[in-house]
Amino acid sequence: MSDLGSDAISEIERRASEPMALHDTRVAQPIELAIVVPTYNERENVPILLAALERVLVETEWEVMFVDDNSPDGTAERIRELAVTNPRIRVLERIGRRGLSSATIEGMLTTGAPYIAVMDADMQHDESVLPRMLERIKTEPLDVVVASRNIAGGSMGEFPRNRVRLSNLGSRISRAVCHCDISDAMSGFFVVERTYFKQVVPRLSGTGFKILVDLLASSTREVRVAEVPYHFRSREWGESKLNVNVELEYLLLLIDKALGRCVPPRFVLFVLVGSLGVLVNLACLTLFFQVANASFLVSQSLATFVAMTFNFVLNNLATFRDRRLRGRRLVRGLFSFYVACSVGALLNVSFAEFLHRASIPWYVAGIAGMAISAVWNYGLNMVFTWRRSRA
Ligand SMILES: Nc1nc2c(ncn2[C@@H]2O[C@H](COP(=O)(O)OP(=O)(O)O)[C@@H](O)[C@H]2O)c(=O)[nH]1
Ligand SMILES: [Mg+2]
Repeated sequence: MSDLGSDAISEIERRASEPMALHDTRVAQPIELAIVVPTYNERENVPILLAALERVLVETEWEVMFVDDNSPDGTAERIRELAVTNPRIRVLERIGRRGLSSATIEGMLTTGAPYIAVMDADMQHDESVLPRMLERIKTEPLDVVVASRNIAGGSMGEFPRNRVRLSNLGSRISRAVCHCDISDAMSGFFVVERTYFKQVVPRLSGTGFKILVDLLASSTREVRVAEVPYHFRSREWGESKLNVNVELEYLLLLIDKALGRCVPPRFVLFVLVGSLGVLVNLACLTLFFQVANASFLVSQSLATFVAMTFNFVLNNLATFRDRRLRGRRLVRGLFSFYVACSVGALLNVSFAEFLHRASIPWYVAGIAGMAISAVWNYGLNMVFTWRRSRA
């Protein structure tokens, strides 16, 4: 943790309860740096971060934009209380939405400052490197300056081993899609020039947690990047929100970047799950028909039923993880999935049969039938089974 005294934090909190001076005689300077901070349950960390920023950014005109996804611990309300008496502070609260990347992008869109920094609220990012990052992006021809843990002078600190390995693997993979050579593409701490951000923003995916990879991979030209080392700190307050979905979200971001946005990554995942379902179907058919000696009709019906249930569970966990069904809605969803997929199967068979009769080769007819039912199943289940909740 930084050497921030508790005095600085209480000063931030004291000012929040005081009325502002009515006649401030200072001439307002244009804001040079905006710091975008995504937050989810970071109530305790907000005043600590603000005090830290005030301490290191004495020579800069700056503002901070928190983007909070309606944290249950009341983070947004806490920020609003502090913002009333401090015009540097703003908060954008999103209701019924989650997502680190999308929160960050929306925060970045709120500012007119020429340089935009992105950092976490949990004090794991060392704010004292901010002035150095700003200096470099201002004085050198650069689009992005990344605070890196993987170059001399930086480190992962006490980050858990498995997360370090994952981060390194992710960085290596990212080189295939990023238009630059960078050692820590998994970093969530960087400064970007607003003109560069504006160029790439229409192509951003906004999927997952790896906003830097998204920003770099969305460029149509080589990105001018520099890295500044820092030591990643441990979290003192609150807990990490990243879970097993990190890998999945990252995979989806890569799919999105690689397929040039022709196909929605969610659909790719749906088809992958469906393909696994075919294997499950075959395995069950073998078991029931060959091993248990049931009739073909019974075996295939049971196998289809198992495969559909398997697909539902996997889609609920992965493909529609952001709309995951639980409790009673899970049961309702399962039935809706059975119905949608049964109609899909009928469509598949009748369309393939129609093509086959029209002298189309059997395998082309078969693939076309499957393609039609995949699109049907995806669309219908998205609208009825995993419909967007209003909450
Ligand atoms: N707005 C928003 N912020 C998030 C979300 N998930 C994480 N964050 C914030 O993003 C930052 C990084 O998250 P963290 O859990 O510390 O990730 P870790 O450091 O990789 O373990 C923190 O400031 C979190 O509060 C989210 O879904 N929405
Ligand atoms: Mg963190």
